[in-house]
Parts: sequence; C-alpha cells; structure tokens
Amino acid sequence: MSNPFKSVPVRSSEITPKETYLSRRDFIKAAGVVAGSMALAACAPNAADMTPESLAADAGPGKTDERGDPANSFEEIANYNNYYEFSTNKEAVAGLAKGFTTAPWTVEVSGFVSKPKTFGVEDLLSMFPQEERIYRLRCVEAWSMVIPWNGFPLASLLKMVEPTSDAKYVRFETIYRPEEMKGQGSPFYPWPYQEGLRLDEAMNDLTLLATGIYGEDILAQNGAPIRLVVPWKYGFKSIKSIVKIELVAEEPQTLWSTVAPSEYGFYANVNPGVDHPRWSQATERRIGEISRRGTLPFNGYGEQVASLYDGMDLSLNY
Ligand SMILES: Nc1nc2c(c(=O)[nH]1)N[C@H]1C(S)=C(S)[C@@H](COP(=O)(O)O)O[C@H]1N2
Ligand SMILES: [Mo]
Repeated sequence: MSNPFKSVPVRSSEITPKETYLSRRDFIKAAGVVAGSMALAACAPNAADMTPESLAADAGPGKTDERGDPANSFEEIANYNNYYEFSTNKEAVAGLAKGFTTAPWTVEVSGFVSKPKTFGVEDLLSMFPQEERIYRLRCVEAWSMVIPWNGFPLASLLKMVEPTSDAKYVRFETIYRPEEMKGQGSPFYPWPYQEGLRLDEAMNDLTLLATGIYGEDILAQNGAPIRLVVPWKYGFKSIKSIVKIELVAEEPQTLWSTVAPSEYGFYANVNPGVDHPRWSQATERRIGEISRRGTLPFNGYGEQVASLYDGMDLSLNY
C-alpha cells in the first residue's frame, strides 16, 4: 500500500483548523467513499481517477503528528486492522465488520468507584468535549500508522466516577457478541477481549477514549463506537468496542497475556531494546512507506510517560 503522495512535504500544525478538516470530510462525502473501494483506489490509482479533487482528498490537508510525520490516509486506517473478533486477516476485517451494530451502546463503569454508572455513548459524547489527537500507533507485529483520532481523555470519565483508594488498576472489556463477531467462535482465545492499565497510566493525559477518526464517527473495524488509545504501548493494549470499565485492586488478566504470557506482558510499552521472542522490535514498517524506520522508546512519548516507570526494570516488565 504505497501512497505516492506521502513524500510531499506537509507543514500544517498538529491541530488542523476546523475548516480544513471539514473540507476533507466534504471531499470524503463528495467522493462517495466506501471503505472497500477506496482501498483499491489508493493502492492502484489510475489516471482517470486523478482529478484535482481526488488528489487533494488523497493527500489530505496534511495532518501531521507533533514530530512532523504525516497521518495515514483514511483508507489505510480503515482497511488494515487487527480485530480478532472479526478475523485474524487484517485485510478482511473491514468487510466482516460492515453492519456491526454499534447503537444503542452503553459503557458500564464499576468496581472501586464512589459513583458507578452506566453511560450511553451519546452521553459520553455530550459530556466531554471531543479533541483531536494525532497519535502514532505501533503494533507489536512491527508495523505502524499515524492516526488522527477524535475523543476525550479517559481521565475525564474516571474522575467523574471517583475512584476509591482501593482502585489500583483499570480493566476494560470488549463486547461479547458471537452472532455478529464470528471470530469469537474461535476456541483459541478467551473471549471477551480484555485489557488493563495501571491507574496512573489510565489517568495520563495521553490516554484517550476515541470515538472518531478524521472527524468522522469511528468505523466498526477501528473499534466503534468507543475504543481505548494508549499511544506509548503496543497496539494490542488499545482495546476496541468497550462495554465495561472496571476499577480493580489487582493487575487484571488480559487476553494476550493469557494466551502467550512469555510474548505479551501486561505493560507492553513500546521498547526497541526488548525484542519479541520471535522478532526484533528495533524497527518498524510505517504503512505507506517503503523503508523501515527505527522504533522509538515509548513510541516517541517518553517525555510524557517515562517517569511512570521510574525504578522499574522494563526488560522484565515487558
Ligand atoms: N477488541 C479488540 N481490540 C483490539 C484488537 C482486537 O483484536 N480486539 N487488536 C489490537 C491490536 S493488535 C491493534 S494493533 C489495534 C489496531 O487498531 P486499528 O485496527 O484501529 O488500527 O487494535 C487493538 N485492539
Ligand atoms: Mo497489534
């Protein structure tokens, strides 16, 4: 999936002015974009498709992360997915997730909190201002993307329910709905997908609950209607389609640490110095780029999060 426009230098600021991203939304709408067909268009642009509008839409308004890395295209983000509830084939997820029921949807927040509550997703959207956060996503499989999320800090929600002093960790659970998610029929995984964070990680301002991408409602394949994004950790921590958030006292079980504890630990901080038992983590393939790039400690977010791990041996707590 090489994007010929990726090499065009872009210089807009991290936060794109509303008019710019509205114009991109209009392009997407005007182009009548459907997830599947767009991928083909992006992979094999043919001369007839190269109208000025399609070029502008494909190049986008030039969103970049704070390091200047260009955001991946909407088509790339929507068509190369890890979502084992649907399929283990990254290119098949988008098609299988089409029509997944995302409304009505509630998120139960419970456990060691003074004010447990079940929220409708629409309540969450109206209670908390939606911010744009352009984050790198580094999969443990050594590929990466830059994704312009819309969402709100998990901390805003946690503060509202008032964790008690017993709350030390946060446990997250994805919906269990095997009728719609055929992958949940697989006996190899302990469904539903579960993940967890230490409370201070969960309260860090980088930790996001995402409900949108490129200003559009998040698509099913990306974890609609609401998913976690923890940009300094391997992608599997960023659990999709959340129905339950529980404040707990002990380090929670996670799907991946249950399946393969020697390969996927609880912390899963991006770390080029600690290889996966079956491959190196020193470099990564940015989707849309040809040569590999070096992987950054904490995926480039060390300034904001390294102090969370003071005194911890991160080669043991992988
Ligand atoms: N419920 C659930 N969440 C999940 C996964 C999954 O299989 N199921 N895959 C994870 C992995 S391995 C990655 S890399 C990211 C991918 O997110 P994306 O498809 O939106 O890029 O989602 C994570 N969240
Ligand atoms: Mo991943």
